[in-house]
Amino acid sequence: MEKDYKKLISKYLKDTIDSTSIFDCHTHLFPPEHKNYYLSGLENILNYHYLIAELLTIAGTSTKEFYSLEHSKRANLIWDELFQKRTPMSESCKGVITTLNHFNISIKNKNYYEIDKELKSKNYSDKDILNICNINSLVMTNNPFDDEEWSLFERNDWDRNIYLSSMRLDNLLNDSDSLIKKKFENNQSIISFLEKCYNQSKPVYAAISASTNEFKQLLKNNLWKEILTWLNNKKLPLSLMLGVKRAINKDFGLAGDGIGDIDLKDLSKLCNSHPNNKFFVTCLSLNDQHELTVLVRKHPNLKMFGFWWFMNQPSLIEQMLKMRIDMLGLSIIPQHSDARVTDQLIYKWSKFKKILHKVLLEYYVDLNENNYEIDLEVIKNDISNLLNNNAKNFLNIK
Ligand code: HDL
Ligand code: ZN
Repeated sequence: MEKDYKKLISKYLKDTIDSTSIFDCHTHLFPPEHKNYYLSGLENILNYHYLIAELLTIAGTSTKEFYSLEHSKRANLIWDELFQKRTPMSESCKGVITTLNHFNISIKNKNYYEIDKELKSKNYSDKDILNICNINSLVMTNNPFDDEEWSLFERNDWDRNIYLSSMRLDNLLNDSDSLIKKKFENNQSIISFLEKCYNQSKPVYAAISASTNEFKQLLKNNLWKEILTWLNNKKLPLSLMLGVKRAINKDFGLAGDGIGDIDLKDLSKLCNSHPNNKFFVTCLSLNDQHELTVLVRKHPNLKMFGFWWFMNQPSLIEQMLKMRIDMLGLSIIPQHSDARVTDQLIYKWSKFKKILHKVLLEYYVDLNENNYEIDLEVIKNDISNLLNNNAKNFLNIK
């Protein structure tokens, strides 16, 4: 009985995961209409800063040499060094192979330019990629202090039901951006600016990424006390991406960020001191995952999401996903893509779905072995909650 049951549940679970519509709650993607910001194709896939970091630390290429190359030559160099001269075994390298495989592109005896041309000939759109991944909508990362990037909200020729917006407020966090603050006479004018941006973009959350000191500053800083009040009035959750240390290698550009520790006692204090604000949190360090999971059990206004950046590795996801289910059941928001290039959605989500299937199957079979009858409809509902409803409900997205 067990073996047949496991086979039945396994197939049904896989089909359900593959057919469930996904809400991707944190990305760096933009609609194709935002021409300077829409990224797709092999040149952009290979210029992903995860791969740049691997090139600069494994292949001995100097940052000066690399960043002096034009974009397509950088892609060619990355292809040569990480995919031709070496076996592409890292998660980011495997992601490229998975993407090319999805489009049935064989890389045998082909150079970067030939593969790039073949992928271009597939001529897929963002909507094709979203359909392949079954993604119904995603949240962009929108910076109100970057005028050119924010100009997206001056136009209406893109799909606001698919590309939802956020308000990224890192510029209001660290002192290094006092230039930004100098543009405003006082805190109230900053709040009025945020109000104006809110009305333009209708964000689903405000967001910051923070290191230890920046987060400690937030807790003491008058401006942030006023922002938290404003967020509460707008019923707008604050996404906190904690434990990043920017530019630990200044020469690496976007590839130079690393892990800074965070004191999650500060997060608990924030949840207690602002019970009417909602906090949508992810931590960068493996060291913080257990404590964050326990905090989610203590604060109704706190939700954790995804496997962020250096946490987004199969070896870590499987173990941490089990821990989160063990402590939080299926109330979790298990993943986001953090994709920067639209094509990356394919590998980031296909990899996660495989792990989700493997982990959940174990839990369903275990329940069944304890005579808890699993109704197949229940599985459908569970997966829809995990991949869509849990995040949308917390963020008040209809
Ligand atoms: O701060 C963030 O939102 C991070 O996700 C960074 O953008 C980081 O560079 C990244 O792309 N991680 O996946
Ligand atoms: Zn991100």
